[in-house]
Amino acid sequence: MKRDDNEKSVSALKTTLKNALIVSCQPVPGGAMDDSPYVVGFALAALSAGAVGVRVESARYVAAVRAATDAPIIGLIKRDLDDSPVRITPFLDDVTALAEAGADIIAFDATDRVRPLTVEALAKAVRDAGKLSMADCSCVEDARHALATGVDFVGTTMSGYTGGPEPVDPDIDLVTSLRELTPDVIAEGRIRTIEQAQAAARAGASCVVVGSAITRTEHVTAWFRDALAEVYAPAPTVLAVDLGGTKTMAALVQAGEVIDSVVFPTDRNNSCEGWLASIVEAAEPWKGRYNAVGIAVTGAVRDGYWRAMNKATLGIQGEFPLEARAVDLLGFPVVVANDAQAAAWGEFKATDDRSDLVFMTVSTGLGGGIVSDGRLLRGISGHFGQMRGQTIENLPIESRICGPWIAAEAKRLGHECEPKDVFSAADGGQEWAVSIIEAVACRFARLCCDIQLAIDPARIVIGGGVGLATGFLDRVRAEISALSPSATPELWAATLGPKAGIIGIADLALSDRK
Ligand code: ADP
Ligand code: BMX
Repeated sequence: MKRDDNEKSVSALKTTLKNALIVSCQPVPGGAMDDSPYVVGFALAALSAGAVGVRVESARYVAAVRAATDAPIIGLIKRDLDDSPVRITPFLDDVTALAEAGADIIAFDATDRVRPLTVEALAKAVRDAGKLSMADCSCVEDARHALATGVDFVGTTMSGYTGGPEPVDPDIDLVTSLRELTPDVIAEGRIRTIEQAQAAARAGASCVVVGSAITRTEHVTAWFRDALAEVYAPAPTVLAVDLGGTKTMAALVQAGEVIDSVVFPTDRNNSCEGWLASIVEAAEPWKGRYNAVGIAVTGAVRDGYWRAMNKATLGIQGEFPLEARAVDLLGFPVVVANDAQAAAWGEFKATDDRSDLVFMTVSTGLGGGIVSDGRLLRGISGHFGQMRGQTIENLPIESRICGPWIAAEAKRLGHECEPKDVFSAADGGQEWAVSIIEAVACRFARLCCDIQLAIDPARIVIGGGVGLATGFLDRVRAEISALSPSATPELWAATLGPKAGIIGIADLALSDRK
């Protein structure tokens, strides 16, 4: 094709696709619709109802659709590579195959990741084949780079698929940002509703691609099935409480998600009856919305009774019949547990990893929990903060690691402030603060190494206000490598962050229910 003709056909295609709906006809791989007659059927049905173009995967399906229509086809080939996360049209041969099959536009992954071929090389190959190119981008930088290589369209296709949890909603903000770079923006990815398609158009998309919501029967069926299940068999809602030495969190938890929550300081001068009363008061607005109750508390919990291991963490007097009193006050069966053991269970359930784990909270006190062979160990197991091996005086190790020690030590050095201020000062390089945090990190690192020797868990998960403070884990890891222990613990930050205890006790409230 001569250059002028090519420019004419590029602008003609851009005009055709302007303000249009494109339907992506990609069956679920291996599913009942994964065959040419279905793909062609979906494409012709969509076009007959006003879609202007279709997006089709594989040279085989592009050829089949091309034989049935002259409408614009965006072609792509998906591959699962061993050495690259890039899936969409990674190779030059793919470009050639799609061009030969009759695609008008060839889409390829334009993300900045390990890839077999550069975006430049693919853009050039598409151009050389006399076709238009669509760069499937995950962010503005991808699009800027792709446009510099001369691509014809940029799409939002890859947004949310390059790491981290997959979002539910389409990335309309990315459409807005890409529109500042070029008018040739194709909105694509997770557009499931009419309102979302309109939002993409309003954000400036030149055209909008809708896929699963129109052509993946399996997905649409599952959306309806799940929505109906919520009505026909709602997941039980749990009133979950995590009472620590500094703060108390109460929440409503459904299917492992916190749907409402409140956090308030634990009144350290109160009594067990008083703490329980504050929980009942916090839960009052949720009356009628929950059908199970779980309460996790700092301190030892055995047979429904609650007592302190260390009264400095919270001054629980004697043995308190926590379960029985909570049942009296709330009028529900109640499951009670130690806070750190509940958090250990929450973290175990939060991932698919079924290997043994130890959880430790570095907070007002230092608590812990052990999950071994898929079972949460109960009793006083995991109370690592009570160990005395490393201490000089006859005090538990937690009295020289946690928030109260950090604050007391800062005060001793002439800086009356909160532990989080000590962390900020340490970050800013102030020596008095660095010395405190390093001392804590060093003691905690030794404790982690000892636990590795005693239990040999696949991972030690860390939570708590101090444990999750910025930079703390890195310092502990550095201390561990300086110790060069005979067995190196693998440290993780709690996946559920400060909600580990709440989500864990919510699950125990259902699984331990008598
Ligand atoms: P609890 O002990 O009640 O479960 P936390 O896990 O929040 O509560 O731990 C409380 C301790 O952690 C307190 O000593 C508090 O000062 C400290 N802390 C809380 N947030 C931070 C932070 N961002 N950085 C450092 N320390 C913190
Ligand atoms: C203490 C002990 C543990 C608790 C841990 C963390 C008491 C009152 N508590 O070691 O039972 O798990 O603190 O509790 O003896 P937090 O209050 O710091 O979250």
